[in-house]
Amino acid sequence: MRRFFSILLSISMILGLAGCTGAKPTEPSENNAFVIGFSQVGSESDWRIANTKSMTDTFAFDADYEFIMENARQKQENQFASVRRFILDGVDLIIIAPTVEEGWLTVLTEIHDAGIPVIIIDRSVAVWDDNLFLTNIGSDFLRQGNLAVEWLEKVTAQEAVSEEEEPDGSTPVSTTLKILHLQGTIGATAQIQRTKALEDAVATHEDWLITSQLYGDFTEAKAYEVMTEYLKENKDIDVLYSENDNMTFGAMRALDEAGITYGEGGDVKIITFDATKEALQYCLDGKINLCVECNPMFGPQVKDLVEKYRNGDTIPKHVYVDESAYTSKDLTQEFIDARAY
Ligand code: GZL
Repeated sequence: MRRFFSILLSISMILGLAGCTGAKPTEPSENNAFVIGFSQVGSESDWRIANTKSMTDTFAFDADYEFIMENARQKQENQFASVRRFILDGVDLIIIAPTVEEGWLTVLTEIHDAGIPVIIIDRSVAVWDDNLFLTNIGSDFLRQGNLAVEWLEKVTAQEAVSEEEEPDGSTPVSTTLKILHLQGTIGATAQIQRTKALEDAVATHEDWLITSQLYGDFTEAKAYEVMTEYLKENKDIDVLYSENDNMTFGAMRALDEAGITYGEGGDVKIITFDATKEALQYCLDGKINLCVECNPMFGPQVKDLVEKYRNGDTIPKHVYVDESAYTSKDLTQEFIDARAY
């Protein structure tokens, strides 16, 4: 049922945006609106749909702006095509949510040469010259990963203490913590940094082992597919470190079908990123152990940066959004019900 609503939501978002994406200003906007061309990654996850909603709610219904959003369907080449159309259309500003970090120098140089300012949102671009964009607003993904591994260190240390002595007085043999790693789109800043945090932590814990790194592309379907395949041969997992909620939902379905329990008191601890409403509900219900927040609702902050640019104010090169991490102890039903995404 959830999937039906998320598809419905994405269709309504696309239809609702038709008015914003169809308008191609071949000449200056009739009402002298400030024209923004926005290249969005895709609609691969609940996080992305919430981010699109935050951006469209902020700009598309403000008469001072003409907002043209194009969905790249997670393909960088589609973003290049959109950006080149925006340049030809003579938009006033371009916003890019980059699919991956690499490969942006040429098209950012083209935008720069056309005299159009660029704001990078969400993930980052790997260019040495940060004059090619006004600012990069998004999450501190490495901090998100570090919040996750710090939580894992704490709970495993607590468990080690509680298992200090076997009933016969012997000390238990230290066991290896087997971590299954579900990765998002390879090359996206969110994947690079969340992976770095885990790999750095494993390098400092001799009893931690990444049993496998599966590619889930930040989607539920791909994660379900790769988890189902993996679980055919491997069932001995202590932790699932999943780089976004939608992959976690796919993995949970595969774990259910393999008869493996998870969450509080389960065989597998689940760590997930995004902290969407649905994941927080699973966390409150004890099915997910840790939700690390990745806040998509920064449309208003982006507008504030655009207004600062239009007023000639200085803009910081990097702006981070506020985020936290939640276990069931941190959550109430009221808190979850009040969440915007
Ligand atoms: C994070 C964003 C990631 C989310 C995923 O800022 O780039 O992309 O974590 C989304 O849900 O697909």
